[in-house]
Amino acid sequence: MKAAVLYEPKTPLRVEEVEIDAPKQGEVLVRIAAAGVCHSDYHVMTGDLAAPMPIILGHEGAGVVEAVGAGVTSVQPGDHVVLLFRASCGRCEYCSRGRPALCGLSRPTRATGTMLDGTTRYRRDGEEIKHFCGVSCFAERTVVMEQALVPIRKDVPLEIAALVGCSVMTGVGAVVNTARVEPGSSVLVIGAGGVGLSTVMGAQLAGASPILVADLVPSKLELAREFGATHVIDARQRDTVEAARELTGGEGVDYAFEVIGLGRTMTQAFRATRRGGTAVAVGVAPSDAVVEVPAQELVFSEKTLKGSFYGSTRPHADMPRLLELYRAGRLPLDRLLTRRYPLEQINEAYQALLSGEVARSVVIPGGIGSAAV
Ligand code: COD
Ligand code: ZN
Ligand code: ZN
Repeated sequence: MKAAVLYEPKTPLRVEEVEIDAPKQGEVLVRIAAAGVCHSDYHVMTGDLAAPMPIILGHEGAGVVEAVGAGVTSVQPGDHVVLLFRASCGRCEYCSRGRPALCGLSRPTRATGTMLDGTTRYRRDGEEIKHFCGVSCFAERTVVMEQALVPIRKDVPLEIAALVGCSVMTGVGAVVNTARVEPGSSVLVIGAGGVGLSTVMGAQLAGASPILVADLVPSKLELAREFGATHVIDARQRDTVEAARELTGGEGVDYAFEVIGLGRTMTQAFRATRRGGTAVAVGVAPSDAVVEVPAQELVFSEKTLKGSFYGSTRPHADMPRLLELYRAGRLPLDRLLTRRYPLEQINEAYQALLSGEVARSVVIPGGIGSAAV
């Protein structure tokens, strides 16, 4: 099968033929219909996020089950599925408490880039190729553990379902699951990439008003308006915190979301909240980064700073619901999906992400048009 392989940081992805094994016990072979171009994979390409190599990246995807290994009971060939980059066991303390995004099931495999048995299912010329987040969807096919799949209805385009696997779940979930924003709350979103725009959509869905959005790129701010931003802040021209205070009568916002992954902008999110407000960090900062918050303000203003990973998702409940909201016209995911690329043009897709040209793009390994139905 064809796959995009990263051999070393700071080199382009190489789209080439890779051998893929049949699924083993508890595993599933999925044909990838669409894979989202997310910034997190780019962190691996630049070397900012460590990963074993060579590796097949991609962690936002959807597809169709082609074959199941022994013992698999939750899906069958022909099922449409969203892939999860954080599989959960359903039984541990975290899962039992409704926090499967914190489950440790896939922990042993993250650093090794293997399946749970310590081996990989991809090879080229006898060399092992590693798995990324247990998903590796920049390929025509993948093998994942059964727990990394959420079956979905078949009448939703798979290219839309793919976005739910990361950006939409992460952004909307940060608002509705992690922060539980109430209608009428004021919200600030710092960073209007694919995940930030999904956060804006979540704020709109939750009935927040006003919704302020800060970014450095004017085209991203324009997009943010389309997704529900009532005010935009050009962070090249203005201090985000000052502007957010000014736009809320000097008070600051009830909820501020940082969707970039920088300690500096997390501090801004905290400082932009009003008394009793909550700052939510969604972006993952470099491993040595530290967030500084004014210690007095934390106490006197009873502020909260919290992290949100994968939108605090309970995927089997949340993802079908997000797709229902899309079908009902309440989540404009068609507008988020601005461009489609064949797998061969994946490096160009990343260049477009960096230049700020697109809201969200996907690669379609089976050829453009094949994931629209
Ligand atoms: N002020 C305002 N905006 C800024 C600033 C700044 N100082 N710096 C950058 N920005 C803007 C950029 O112009 C851009 O529009 C946006 O921030 C970032 O968007 P993208 O499209 O490059 O990135 P996304 O939306 O694809 O990804 C953002 C994440 C925060 C998800 C990602 O980078 C990250 O932190 N990933 C790790 C976290 C994670 O959960 N990973 C697992 C799956 S994503
Ligand atoms: Zn992602
Ligand atoms: Zn668990």
